[in-house]
Amino acid sequence: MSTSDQPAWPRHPLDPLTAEEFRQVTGVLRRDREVGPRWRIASIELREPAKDALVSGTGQAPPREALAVCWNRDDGHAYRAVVSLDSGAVTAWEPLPGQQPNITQDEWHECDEMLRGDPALAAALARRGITDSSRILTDLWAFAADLVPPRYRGLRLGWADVWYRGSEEGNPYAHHLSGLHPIVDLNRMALLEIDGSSSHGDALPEVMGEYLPKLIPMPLREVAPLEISQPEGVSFRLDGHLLRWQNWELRLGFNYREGLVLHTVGFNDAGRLRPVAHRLSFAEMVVPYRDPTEDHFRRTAFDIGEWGLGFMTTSLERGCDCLGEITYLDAVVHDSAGEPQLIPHAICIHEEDNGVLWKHVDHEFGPEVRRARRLVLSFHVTVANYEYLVYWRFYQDGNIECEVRATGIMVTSNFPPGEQPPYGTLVDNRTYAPFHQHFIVARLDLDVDGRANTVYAVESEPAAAGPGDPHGLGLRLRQTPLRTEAEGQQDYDWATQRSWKVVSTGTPNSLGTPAGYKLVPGGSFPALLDPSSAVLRRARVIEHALWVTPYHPDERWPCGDFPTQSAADSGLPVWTAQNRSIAGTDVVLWYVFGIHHITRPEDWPIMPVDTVSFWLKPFGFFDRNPALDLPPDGNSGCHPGGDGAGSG
Ligand SMILES: [Cu+2]
Repeated sequence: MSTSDQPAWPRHPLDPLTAEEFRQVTGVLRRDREVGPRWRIASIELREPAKDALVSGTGQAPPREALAVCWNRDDGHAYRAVVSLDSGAVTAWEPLPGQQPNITQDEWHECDEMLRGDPALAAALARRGITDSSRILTDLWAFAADLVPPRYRGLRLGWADVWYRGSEEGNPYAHHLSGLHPIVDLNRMALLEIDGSSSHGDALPEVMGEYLPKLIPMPLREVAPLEISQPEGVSFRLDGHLLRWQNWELRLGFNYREGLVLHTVGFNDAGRLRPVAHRLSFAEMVVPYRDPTEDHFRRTAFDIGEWGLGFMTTSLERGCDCLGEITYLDAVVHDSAGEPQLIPHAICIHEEDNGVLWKHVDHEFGPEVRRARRLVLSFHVTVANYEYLVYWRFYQDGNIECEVRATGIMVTSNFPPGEQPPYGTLVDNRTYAPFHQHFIVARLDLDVDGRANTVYAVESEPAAAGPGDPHGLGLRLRQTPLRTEAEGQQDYDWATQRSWKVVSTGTPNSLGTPAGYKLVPGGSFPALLDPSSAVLRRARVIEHALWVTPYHPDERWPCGDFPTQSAADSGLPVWTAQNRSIAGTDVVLWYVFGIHHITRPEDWPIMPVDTVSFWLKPFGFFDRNPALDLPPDGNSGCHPGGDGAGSG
């Protein structure tokens, strides 16, 4: 996968679809499949070429194709199409009986507009003393199949919260109108009923739910300016979607569902570009609220499968979201009419100083220090009240860190005077934030030094005291190869410090040990759900921290292609029931991590970031510390060889 060997295609086959290509797909569907104004286009994305087609020996570009999912609102029938962008034709048209495609942003906005103009909701609000509909925000959620009332079976159904803004510019999510949930037929975009009418017999509680400087009841503190300057520019290079930095080389992709995708990640090791990963992305995010009361029992979000991280990606701003010398990439998604929509500055690329990378103070000659620098690729997603900030960080010593920060505004609701909430934390007057969990499934298609890889569970165990170890000090590693998909279902184990090592079955390193990368788990927590739970049936993936499957191009979505209104998980549990071999083959790791959000008063009214991460660390991939060749920093006294011993 050396870049010099890449055929000189005008566009790389992994480059995301352009605005023009979105228009072409929509035009072809309208012309050839009579996709008319009553249809919605749920998704259009690049149909990525098969792995083999990317390593083209002929210089021939693989076919350029798009995948589209659309449905007819009149009969509810959905279809999946393959559209050839080379020939401008629909080459496959697959009916999807009984499936609900992802909810579109257009439905969210149209539903809010419809509800705010609906007389039945206006009457319900008036009974609570609210007459100004401009202060109202409704927030649409998708259903689980099992929670759809029998009288509405077969409909594309949504339910909504109703929120009240305390002042014109006040926090829209500060005042929950608890016990008030419109149920909506999304295809007719009509209010079916309003569920629950209890307003706890009392006015909205007085709360301080604001975060704008002009609305908070305290003066702003003083902070001195902090500026980052790189007078000679950055040390990365971006050509189209190809990014090179400090021996790393990768391609950036983007789609409606995963948002940022990292393709063909490799490390240039003394002139040899060695593959590490074929593709890295987030494939699902499951957020169950763990509160069975009437306001929250339906509240489970599949933020990737139901809504799409790409659709919800927001533009980034210099000096606020990213500091320093920034390069931005725009992204293009589309609306439900199939028209392209530009997200300017969707992805931020920049370098950060990260403290010390390595150091030793020689007692005679003084210190030798190298500073660490990292390349950060980030994008931010706003999911109604919540934000997810995603950071992929590449380090000079071969490490890759994946960090997620959750911020924004928690879902809260109020409760009757004299009670206490059993399933959440009190955060303000008669106001609580329900406990919930954010399970993120990272899809890690690793190709460590090639495709033939084996995953090992690596555990530490104390050696039993014996003749060779009379002091009972020995610590041994137990390395267990995972040979089948059943063995690939792994849980986190604090007692053995379990981690997972992905090793190449090819050429070992110069020490004679296998070249590998280790998945260092972080942010792992158990589902803590009853086996009968509908959430578990729809998202079996959260039962384990890790799943390993043999690569299959169609296996992309761990909770199924269409989790919207799903009854059962048709992804990982179905594929892995085949119990295929995962030894010495092209493996995909599905790592489940996230935030077990036991809500705090400090998370209100806006939440300081909650941060979780996991790492991919080279383990025997290199023969020694791969960052020995870093130069000392400028004119500091941190290396005696240059500036004389022991200064500073
Ligand atoms: Cu949370």
